[in-house]
Amino acid sequence: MRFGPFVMMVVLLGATITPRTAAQNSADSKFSSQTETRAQHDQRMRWWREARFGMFIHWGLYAVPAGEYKGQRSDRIGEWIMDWANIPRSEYEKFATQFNPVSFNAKEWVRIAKDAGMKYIVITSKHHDGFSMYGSKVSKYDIVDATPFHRDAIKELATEAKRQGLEFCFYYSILDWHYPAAYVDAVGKDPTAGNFLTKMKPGGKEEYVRYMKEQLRELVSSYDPAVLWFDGEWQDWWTEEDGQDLYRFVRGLKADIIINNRVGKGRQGMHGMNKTDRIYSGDFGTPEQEIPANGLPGVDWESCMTMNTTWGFKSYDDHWKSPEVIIRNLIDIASKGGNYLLNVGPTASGLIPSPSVDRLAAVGKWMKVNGESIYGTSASPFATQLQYGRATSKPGRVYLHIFNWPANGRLSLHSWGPQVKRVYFLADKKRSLDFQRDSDGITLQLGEHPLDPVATVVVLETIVGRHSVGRPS
Ligand code: H79
Repeated sequence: MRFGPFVMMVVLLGATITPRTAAQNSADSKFSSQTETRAQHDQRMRWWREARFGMFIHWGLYAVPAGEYKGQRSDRIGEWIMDWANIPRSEYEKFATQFNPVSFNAKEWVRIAKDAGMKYIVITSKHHDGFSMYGSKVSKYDIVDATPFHRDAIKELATEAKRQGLEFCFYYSILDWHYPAAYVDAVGKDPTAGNFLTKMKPGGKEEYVRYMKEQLRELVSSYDPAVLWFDGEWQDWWTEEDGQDLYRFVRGLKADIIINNRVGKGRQGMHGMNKTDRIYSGDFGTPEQEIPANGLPGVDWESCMTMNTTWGFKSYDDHWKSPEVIIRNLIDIASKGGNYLLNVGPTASGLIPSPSVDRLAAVGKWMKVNGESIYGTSASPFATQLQYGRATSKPGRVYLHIFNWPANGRLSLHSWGPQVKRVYFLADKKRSLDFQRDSDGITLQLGEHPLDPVATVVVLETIVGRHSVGRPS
């Protein structure tokens, strides 16, 4: 059943060459994904597919309360405090006067991402709370006008990311708890507080869509983002047609921009891949806090995950994943052909929490040695999941990521013998490892101990052109 959502993505790709009626074409901008050829689509997705690993940054006014309001704490995510603490707009707005991230250092944030081996950064330009973290001309409720900081921190980050060679990208929430036409109609809730669902006053949606488009025009023209990562699309008043219109609008602003599937109504729950009943807008699926059981060739997706249990900073969330879990998640995702968008939630003073920095440094240390087995790779060539770890591939190479070291240091692989030329550890490239061909495959002699207990990478150099799928033991 896990394949269901993936199928739609394949259909979506297939649809890139579906002939369209004249009426459809005149209604569409020429940048609609449905009018793009497969080759054009592949070209547009190229950097993103090679990157494999990015940093998600959830930074906003919610970092001020940091998960606590009038003595009330919650297990829920920090950036949703305006919802779970039932904070009216007029009260929530006051956090802006306390938002003064004097320790913010764009150079340092980008360095942390880059040293972790991340190739792109996706930052919240506006989350559900409706506060613009960039200098917006169409709202006074933004970092430049409403905070004592008065600096466009995101401009600094965009400039620095590009300087250090990372792609710079934006998150943007369609759900907006601050927009005047939006209101909450729920028992026990202030009509101006946050909520899972909002309603729109008559005519409010059209006005809001115009506002969103103004903001998106600002974001694309002033910061030149490589991705627009929408969210909050599950509102009743937002339709797939609205999503397709917004998709075309953003592609019209920048032809080669990449847009996630949350621009429209395609996603099927938290696992983030599309439903199969029709063609939906967006370029990639967005599993949230989970990794799909399997990938599918030709389907683009990105798992976004937190390192503790919140996206926006909470002072008391100490449920950190270990570096081992994070590194193995990265490998697991790459072995299924996906990207890993790993979150940090900086504080209101502008610092990435040190437990996050420490974990990213550990990932970076592993990536420095083993990055070749992640960047630009394709999913595992094996028909079934490996028991001892994961695999990725490139033409002429298979990378085995060994999580569980074989007791005697011997690893048997079925049906690979004829193709393998040479075997070595990625951490020790010059030394060739012994392997024996046997009747149904090969046996690798890896030695007694892993080079890295988190994941030791073994490279199988194969004969290009005869790269057939084998069955692992
Ligand atoms: O920005 C972070 C969170 O604040 C936001 N997305 C990440 C990246 C977010 N996480 N959870 N939620 C928002 C709550 C929404 C959950 C769901 Fe649903 C909306 C569950 C049911 C409706 C997802 C969308 C599953 C079905 C539709």
